[in-house]
Amino acid sequence: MEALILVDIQNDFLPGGALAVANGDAVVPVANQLQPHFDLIVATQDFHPKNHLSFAANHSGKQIGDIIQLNGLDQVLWPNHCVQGSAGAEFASDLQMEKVAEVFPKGTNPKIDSYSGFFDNGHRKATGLGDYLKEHGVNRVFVVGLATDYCVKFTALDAKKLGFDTTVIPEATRAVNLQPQDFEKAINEMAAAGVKIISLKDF
Ligand code: VGL
Ligand code: ZN
Repeated sequence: MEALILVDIQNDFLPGGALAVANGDAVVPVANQLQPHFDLIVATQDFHPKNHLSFAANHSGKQIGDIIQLNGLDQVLWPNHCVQGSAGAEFASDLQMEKVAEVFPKGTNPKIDSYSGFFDNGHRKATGLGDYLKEHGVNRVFVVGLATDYCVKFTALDAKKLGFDTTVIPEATRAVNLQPQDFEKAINEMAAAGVKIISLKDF
């Protein structure tokens, strides 16, 4: 049983959004095009309270892009984004949601960030996505969405660690690229961990 995981395809990660990913909107038609090939589709949703400690604005004297220590973990400070109840937290308006069986919110605890759709960054609490996929007999997952170098990467790495045969389609993702090579580095890191990287034309 195969599942498609749509990672954080939300307004704030699209051009014009609070944490805009360059060409992030390009993943929407690709995600829509892939959907008919799957019997199970799930989505993750970055869903922060406004006092979330990944926001630079919640630390006096800190700037967006600074790295701080948060409960023993390195934390990049981001602009306020995907705030619960805001339009930026909503899924891209052109993303087909009719076939999405379940949405898994993450990053809801103000004290810890959650790049992966499966666990917070400290691997302390699960979102329920792993159990949900196993209960539905899923053994193979395809991970697409935003952003390649953060939430797609950590979702794919956790999927692989949990024992799912895991594939990422790079053309169905876009990267934040705080550093220009971050897209390539993320793809290489996933491949080194045993995540299959396949091109859209070979899907
Ligand atoms: C993400 C940074 C902060 C992502 C979420 O979806 O990749 N990146 N929050
Ligand atoms: Zn976030």
